[in-house]
Amino acid sequence: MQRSRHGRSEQSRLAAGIDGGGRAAQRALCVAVTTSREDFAELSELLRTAGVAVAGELVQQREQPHPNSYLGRGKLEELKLAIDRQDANLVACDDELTPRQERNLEAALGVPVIDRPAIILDIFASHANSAEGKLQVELAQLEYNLARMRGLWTHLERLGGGIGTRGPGETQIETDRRLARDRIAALRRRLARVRSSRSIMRRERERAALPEIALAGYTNAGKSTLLNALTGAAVGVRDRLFHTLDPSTRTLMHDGRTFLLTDTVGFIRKLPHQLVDAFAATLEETRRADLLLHVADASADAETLAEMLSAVDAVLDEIGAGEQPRLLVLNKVDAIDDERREELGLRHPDAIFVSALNGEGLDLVRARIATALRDGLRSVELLVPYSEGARVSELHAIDSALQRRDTPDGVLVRARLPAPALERYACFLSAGPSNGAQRPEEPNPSAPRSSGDGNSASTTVGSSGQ
Ligand SMILES: Nc1nc2c(ncn2[C@@H]2O[C@H](COP(=O)(O)OP(=O)(O)OP(=O)(O)O)[C@@H](O)[C@H]2O)c(=O)[nH]1
Ligand SMILES: [Mg+2]
Repeated sequence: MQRSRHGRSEQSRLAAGIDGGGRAAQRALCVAVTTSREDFAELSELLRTAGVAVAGELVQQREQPHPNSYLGRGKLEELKLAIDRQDANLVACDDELTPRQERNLEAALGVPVIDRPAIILDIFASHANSAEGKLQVELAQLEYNLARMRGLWTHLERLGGGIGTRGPGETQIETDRRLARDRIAALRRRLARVRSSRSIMRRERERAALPEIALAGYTNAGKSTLLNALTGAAVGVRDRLFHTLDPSTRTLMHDGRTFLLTDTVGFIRKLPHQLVDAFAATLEETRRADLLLHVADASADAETLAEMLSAVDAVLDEIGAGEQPRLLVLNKVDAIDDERREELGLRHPDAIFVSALNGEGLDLVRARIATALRDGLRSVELLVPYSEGARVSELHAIDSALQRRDTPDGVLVRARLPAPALERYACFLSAGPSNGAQRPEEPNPSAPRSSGDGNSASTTVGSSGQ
């Protein structure tokens, strides 16, 4: 990782490549303070994704990390020896470090120290493809840097206020902060411009009023593979963390109905909050969905799976999607044995067992989606004036099984609509009995009352309208 003057990567690339001898140029010693078992598998995976080799591991069992140096004095000595012995040139900490801890660790060890948020930010930076993704990551990195600048300088500020303390150092601090803030403001403006095109796309989708389903889940759970398997899409899939950063939406057909399925960025334990903030627009796709498919990796061991499920719950809560209707999809069941399957079935009786890889359970996912969304459907009768013909096409895209009949006042449509569409087409509600108490104040005498006319022409309307 290249480090800026303030101790943090800018457009850093942890992956400094492999040296001539085939060894990763960066070899990290992983450290953690914990009271329970420490599993370095995930940190190792993060480092591997970032192109860094793992040279060794060191755990300190302790209630709280040391406030000044993260590790206690004895452990610090041990770490120093381990760095020499394992020929490491970097220390990777499985926690967020305070600027003070980081500075003291670096001073004591003589090698760069990076923490978990910095590694995650670095991976995001190298995986971002779209203009929006890149801007969002840069914003998160700057926010992270700014927070650390504040921390780094508090010790200097404490000196302030007396003669001799207003020197170039303080001026530099102010300059750096201002530069960072200016850059953040400029980034936000550019992001707003980039986002306006996304909101046009969203408005178009909303006009279509198709039910929206979002895939959510831990990174590498198989969300993109599932999107591809369900919709025939060819979204990128790789066995690495945070492969997907930009959302992709595809249509999913089932039983004559069309749904929109969106794949977005995956989550992880201790996802840096700067990323959650910066990716707010991307995560909005999840928050606004009618249904979430929480995809989890069933092949993970029981404890890891439980941790991953609760990490996803925590992020969903954080982004305001905690209350969304959702289905739990246990993916990668091709990789577990019958005994584990049984255990999982007992623990998660409502979960859908799936293998996005070999296709097992996909029909069940489609059926459960349809059922979950059907619960929110209402049968309505609409009278659409001929001047609004395009609306009938839109309605047909929402419910291809709708029935229509031409009347002197317009097209009488009987359809089953999800809540968002119901709102949009409320102005066309006729006073038919199937519309319940909706808009009783506006009876439409010209609309036929009967909604059960078996002769109604159930014509296929061109579904080209969005
Ligand atoms: N055995 C098995 N592997 C799977 C299955 N589904 C996905 N995988 C593998 O899991 C890895 C990650 O799959 P992705 O679809 O990229 O996972 P993701 O959740 O989109 O991951 P990110 O975008 O990185 O958050 C790939 O190597 C897939 O081939 C499955 O059902 N069974
Ligand atoms: Mg993906």
